[in-house]
Amino acid sequence: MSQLLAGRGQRIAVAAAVVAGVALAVPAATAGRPALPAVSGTAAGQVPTSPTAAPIPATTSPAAPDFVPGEVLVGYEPGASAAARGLARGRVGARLVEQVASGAGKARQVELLRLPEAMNRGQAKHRLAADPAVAYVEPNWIYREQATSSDPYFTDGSLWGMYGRRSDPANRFGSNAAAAWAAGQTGSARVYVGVIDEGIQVSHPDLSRRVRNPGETANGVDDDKNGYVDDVHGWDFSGNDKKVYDGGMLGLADNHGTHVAGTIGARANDAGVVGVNWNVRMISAKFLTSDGGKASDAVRAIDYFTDLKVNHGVNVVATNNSWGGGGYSQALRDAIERANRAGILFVAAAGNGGIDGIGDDNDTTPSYPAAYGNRNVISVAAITRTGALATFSNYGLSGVDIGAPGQDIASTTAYDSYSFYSGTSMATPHVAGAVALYAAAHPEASSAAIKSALLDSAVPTASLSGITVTGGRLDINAALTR
Ligand SMILES: [Ca+2]
Ligand SMILES: [Ca+2]
Ligand SMILES: [Ca+2]
Ligand SMILES: [Ca+2]
Repeated sequence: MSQLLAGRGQRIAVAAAVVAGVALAVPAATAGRPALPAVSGTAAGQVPTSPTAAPIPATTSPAAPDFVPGEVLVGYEPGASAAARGLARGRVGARLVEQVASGAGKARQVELLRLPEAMNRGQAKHRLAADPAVAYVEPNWIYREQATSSDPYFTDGSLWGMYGRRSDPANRFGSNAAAAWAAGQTGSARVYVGVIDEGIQVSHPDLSRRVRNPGETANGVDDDKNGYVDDVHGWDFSGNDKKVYDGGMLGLADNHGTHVAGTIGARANDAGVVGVNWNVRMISAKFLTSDGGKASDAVRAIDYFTDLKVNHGVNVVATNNSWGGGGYSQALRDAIERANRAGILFVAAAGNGGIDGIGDDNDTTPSYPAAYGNRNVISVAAITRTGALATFSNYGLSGVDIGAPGQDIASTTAYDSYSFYSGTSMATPHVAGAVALYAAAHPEASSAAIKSALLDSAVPTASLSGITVTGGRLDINAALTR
């Protein structure tokens, strides 16, 4: 996102495994990432999803690894006692870093462990997995944002992703949100979307009062008793603090999350951009940093929203997940399933794959979390303003559900700015926004009904035919009138 200031016109399709910090550090004209090292420790035949990026100049720094070295996520058998878990850790001298999932009821307890430096880590994993109390051991994968940045300008009338065939301005390949607005559907403050991403500039003029946990006030007390003190705007799971907006140099810490939020719900205030929802509430669960985001933090972020909905009465209808990469994680899949049972849709970027910047088939080269089969997952490909599949966008006849605008998308970025980004990251919040708009219009609709309405109303689109589940693109107005 240094391209923000570089002022170059080049747009780069970013691979799923982009190291944000690297991408941000190079000028637009030379942006790219080194190939990631192969993922070790995966079972034979398992495809590590470590898509790589375009050739890069020698000036870039090395890519971060695909997983956190020396850390493993351990899922225990349901009911495994504290003593049994301690025994398992003790067998390999592993240290408990944090409890990732609580294992309430019949669920599995999940722990993040650090393996001892001295030990052969492959052996340690093997021994852990052999423990009768242990259900699985997996790497603590690192996931990446799915966007690219391009030019730092904002131009009036460029929000093609919101247009429809008959809107003014018109673009039939837009999401047709404009027609829904014209019909009086502009969203509701009673509908919440969880943004699992970087943080959000909650004070951005186009986002002010849009990001809010309703049960919390800034008073040093955990008012809603969810275990997080003063999570007024959400929680920073990467920094373990209440401050979801850190900004950083050039906004690099939170541009991507702020961009996603603007597409879901930037204000209709005659300034800047406008989101799919003129009115909506968002809550930020920050877990992506310039080094990517860890699976362990992603699990906690997902469970944060599930808990807010189940135990604290917050009407979370969806989470937006514009990130991916890493590999298959049982812990992550189980967290998504807990969200599913809570009626929270999990809208996920199909991923920007390809060593040459060209999208991959998720059915053969899965990009997670989009590729999980949970019923609440909606996997989103990116299309261009002329209806083509964006060159960087992944696809998949069984694994990618629908296309949405994802190239040259204007939205909010840090420090009160606006930027055009491209990526399946940008397509995803059009769909998450559509979920919220639908939920505002149909407050009683189940998550399954919302998903069906969005997918069943997809407009047949040549570029998506035969390579996505619906073969079509998002039409928000069509969905809302179903
Ligand atoms: Ca709280
Ligand atoms: Ca408080
Ligand atoms: Ca923070
Ligand atoms: Ca606005």
